[in-house]
This record gives sequence, C-alpha cells and structure tokens, in this order.
Amino acid sequence: MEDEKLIRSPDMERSQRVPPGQQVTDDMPVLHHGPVQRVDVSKWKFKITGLVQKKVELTFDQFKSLPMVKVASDIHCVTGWSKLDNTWEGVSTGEIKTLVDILPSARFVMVHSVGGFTTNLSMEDFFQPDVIFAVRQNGEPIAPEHGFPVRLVVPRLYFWKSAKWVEGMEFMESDKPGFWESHGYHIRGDPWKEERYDYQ
Ligand SMILES: Nc1nc2c(c(=O)[nH]1)N[C@H]1C(S)=C(S)[C@@H](COP(=O)(O)O)O[C@H]1N2
Ligand SMILES: [Mo]
Repeated sequence: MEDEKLIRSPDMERSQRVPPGQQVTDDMPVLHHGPVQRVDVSKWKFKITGLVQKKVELTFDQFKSLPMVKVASDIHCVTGWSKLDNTWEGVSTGEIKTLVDILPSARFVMVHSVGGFTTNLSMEDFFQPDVIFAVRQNGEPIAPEHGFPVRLVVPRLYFWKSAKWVEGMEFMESDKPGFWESHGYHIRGDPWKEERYDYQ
C-alpha cells in the first residue's frame, strides 16, 4: 500500500476534542448485538445494490486490490466512551463511485453486514472523505470481534454507524432505520449534538 494517503478526520482538530457526555478510554471495547461473525473470505462478497445502474459484486481479492487510503480518527460510542487516535486502512467510500453509476434518485445508503445487521446513512454522511471500509486498524488486520474482513468507519457519527462484518451496501431514495436506529437510537447520531436516542 505505497500509494496510500493519510486523511485526518476534521473532528480531531477541534479545540474541545471530546464530545459532550463522553469519557476517554484507552481500551478498545467489543460491542455488538448477537454473535461474533466468523467470515470465510473465500465465500464473502462485497455487494453494491439498490439504486445503481448495474449491481456490482466483488470478491475479497478484488476488494483488496482497490486503491487504499489511511484515515486517522477518534471513536465516540453512544454508551459514553471515546477512544482517540485510531488509524484505519482501507477503501474510501468515494471509491464506490468509480465502481457503480449511482442513480440520481439515490439519497441514502443502507449498509448490510453478515448476520443481518444494518445501519443507515445519508449519502452526504456516507461520502465524507474520512469514511472508510477498513481492512486494517492500527496496522493489523481487523480482528474477528472488530469486524473482519471489512468494517465501515464513520468517524463523525456515533460508533454504532461503523458496521462490522460488512458485506454490502444499498442505495435508497428515502431514509429508513437500520438495526440500532429501530431499537431506540437516533436516525443520524451526531455526537457533537448528542443525538443519542430516537425520542430526541
Ligand atoms: N455488524 C455489527 N456492527 C456493529 C454493531 C453490531 O451490533 N453489529 N454494533 C455497533 C456498535 S453499537 C458499536 S459501539 C461498535 C463497536 O465496535 P467494536 O466492537 O469494534 O468496538 O460496532 C458497531 N458495529
Ligand atoms: Mo455502541
């Protein structure tokens, strides 16, 4: 990965770097609903579906041969912990635009994970330059419990948007709640506005 560039998430440059109601931790907690997914990369496919001219499916080898970038970002979990200075390597969401023609009616994205987890994002949030489909964290392949082989990282929203064990994404015309968003969490989840719960 010699051509990789480091993108620093702009939230790291804030003078108050930790959002309201958050505590900094040095650990990397493991949090998810259901079991850790054990993904067999020989069967795994990355699928781009929904409002696209033509659907695309990539094998893990094809996915890994896409151009890679490096992102530095902070993590803010809605349960109250923040972990600063993480580095991620992987495929920028912007790269998706080179793989498919997205129809003009598309305005939202649903990210799909092995095991059925989903999370929704506006296209604006999804295509920010610090959003990455990560294959490595802090120099090591993503561990199974943290989402091997591919996890999404959305630095500027609460960490539940950072889907583990990603296997695809679907472009949609209107927004709809994913897994946590339909279990009481906010439809968007901006930590700086403390968008934690859906009744807000
Ligand atoms: N597939 C999947 N991804 C998921 C979740 C989940 O339940 N399933 N939980 C989210 C939540 S709530 C958090 S806080 C982070 C935790 O990531 P970590 O275990 O790597 O710390 O994963 C997010 N991604
Ligand atoms: Mo979470």
